Amino acid sequence: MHKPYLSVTEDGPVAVVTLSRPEKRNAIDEASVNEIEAWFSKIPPHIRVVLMKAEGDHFCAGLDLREHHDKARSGVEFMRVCQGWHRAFDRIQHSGVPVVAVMQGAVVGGGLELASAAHVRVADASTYFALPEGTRGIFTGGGATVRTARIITPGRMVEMMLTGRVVDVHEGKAMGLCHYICDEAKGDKPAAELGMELARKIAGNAPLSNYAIVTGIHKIADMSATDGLYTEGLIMAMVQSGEDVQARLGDFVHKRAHKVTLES
Ligand code: 1HE
Repeated sequence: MHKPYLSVTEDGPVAVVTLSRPEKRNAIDEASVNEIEAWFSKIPPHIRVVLMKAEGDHFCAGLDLREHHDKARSGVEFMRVCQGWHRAFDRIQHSGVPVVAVMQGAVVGGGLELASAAHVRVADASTYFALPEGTRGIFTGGGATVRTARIITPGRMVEMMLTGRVVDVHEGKAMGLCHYICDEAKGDKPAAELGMELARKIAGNAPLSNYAIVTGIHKIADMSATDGLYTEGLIMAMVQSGEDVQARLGDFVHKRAHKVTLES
């Protein structure tokens, strides 16, 4: 029997999804990717945000290289495996539920592809990023050419893949691979704590706004400017029909809402 790859708990509206294969540095085999696809395809309706984290010292070491080696897959077999990764990570990115990733240690290869599908990425000081596929004789197959390249630019991805070099957390943040760094040695709160704080904050947004943010922006990036602007207008019309919109606007009008300041 395959030990479950994901362990899931709930904290109010936040589902905490933990990669639970630390003995293999959370490497992803076929069963794991199927589990990811299945869970993110059926997020319970009361869940407003997912916090994705990982057990052990490393977020995710990517493709299970042992399984790949032992199965000696043909090109077509590996293409099918990659299509499974694409389906699974598409569910993460496009399910309509915001996903906050909390990372530590290695976020490499398919691990970086997994993190790239999340919407908000929090890293601790030990986090590092790499795309070592070139050094392993393979290529990316979990969506990096689309998602990671968009985050860091295609040119930077080419360089990272050609050299296989390790990008530390500070360079990674400058590239957009993480949005926050929690350095506990410098007095920052633990990354998991900040991740949960952000998840709860996001859960407090209007649900339709969150849905539009995580589904609309990336889709519009695939469109022409004309189509994108038209779609933006339609999304705005749909979102502003949400039931709590008037109440939220009223809170501002009646000076009950927070102001947007550097301190807020
Ligand atoms: C693994 C994997 C894995 C660890 N597949 N088993 N990814 C990589 O090229 C990264 C490969 N892994 C590493 O470089 C290192 O394992 C780490 C830096 C992440 C961690 O090092 P360390 O010293 O903490 O652990 P370790 O001793 O290397 O590994 C512990 C165990 O995890 C060991 O198994 P054991 O049975 O000997 O105990 C490792 O074999 C196992 N392990 N990483 C399988 N990746 C859709 S295409 C995506 C393409 C890619 O992702 S390519 C990038 C692959």
